[in-house]
Amino acid sequence: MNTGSKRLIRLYTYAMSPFAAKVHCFLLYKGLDFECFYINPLRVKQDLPVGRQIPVVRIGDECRADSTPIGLWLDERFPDQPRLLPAEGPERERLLAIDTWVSNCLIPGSFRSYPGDGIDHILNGWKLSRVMANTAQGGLPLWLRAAWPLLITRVGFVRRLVAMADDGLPVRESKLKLYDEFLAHLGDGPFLGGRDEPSLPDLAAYPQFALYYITGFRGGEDILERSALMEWLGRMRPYVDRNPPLMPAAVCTRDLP
Ligand SMILES: N[C@@H](CCC(=O)N[C@@H](CS)C(=O)NCC(=O)O)C(=O)O
Repeated sequence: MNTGSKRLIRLYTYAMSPFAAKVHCFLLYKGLDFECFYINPLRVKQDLPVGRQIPVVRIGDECRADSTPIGLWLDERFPDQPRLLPAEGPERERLLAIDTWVSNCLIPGSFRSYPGDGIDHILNGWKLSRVMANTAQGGLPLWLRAAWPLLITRVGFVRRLVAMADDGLPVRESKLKLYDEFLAHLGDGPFLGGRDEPSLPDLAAYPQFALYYITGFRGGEDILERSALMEWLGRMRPYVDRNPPLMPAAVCTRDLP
């Protein structure tokens, strides 16, 4: 087994990126030594080794972008560490289909819910800027932090994701509907696909519920209304409460119960 030195694997991330958080959980679950490089959104071109999107993983001299392909690559590169997916067969396809639901439904829904509407939009927008300013290399200028709630929904990829999420329901109702869809995928569990251990879609979904709660977002506590969801989050924690933490302690305002 070669998990490499602390320096060998690097995750290029934004602390609140739901796609980067997926990959962060993959790396934690596989028990790999890695470090996080928190990209400054003003320096993407200079600091990101490939492309223009977060996440990117560098292993030695090789880089990969795109969260799910990165997960498949990690299984290829580190087959002796806990696998994210079975190597082949119908179960692998079923688990990948749930991951597609996470990327195409759950994550777009989170982009709509946070910041949210009305006063939530402003306050959650400032929370987003606070997390970014406190984690990104070099921080953010004050004017940009202040303008973040206004700017965030004008960014191209955020607009595209929010458009994917829009199902006509008010923000809170559509979020609770997504929680129920998740629980339908979970079925009798204990993990997605009826498995005894987490797999790629569990690790993809976990941060979409946990991140907004631990960073104190308004509305993040809605997860408490679904006890089966909270129980699953509790079952996931031993696999992801590892280092480096999903969210630096300095920007966490509450622990999951
Ligand atoms: N399909 C990609 C989506 C990644 C993505 O949308 N990343 C966002 C941050 S959450 C980003 O870097 N957007 C900047 C842009 O698209 O210009 C994945 O699964 O990793």
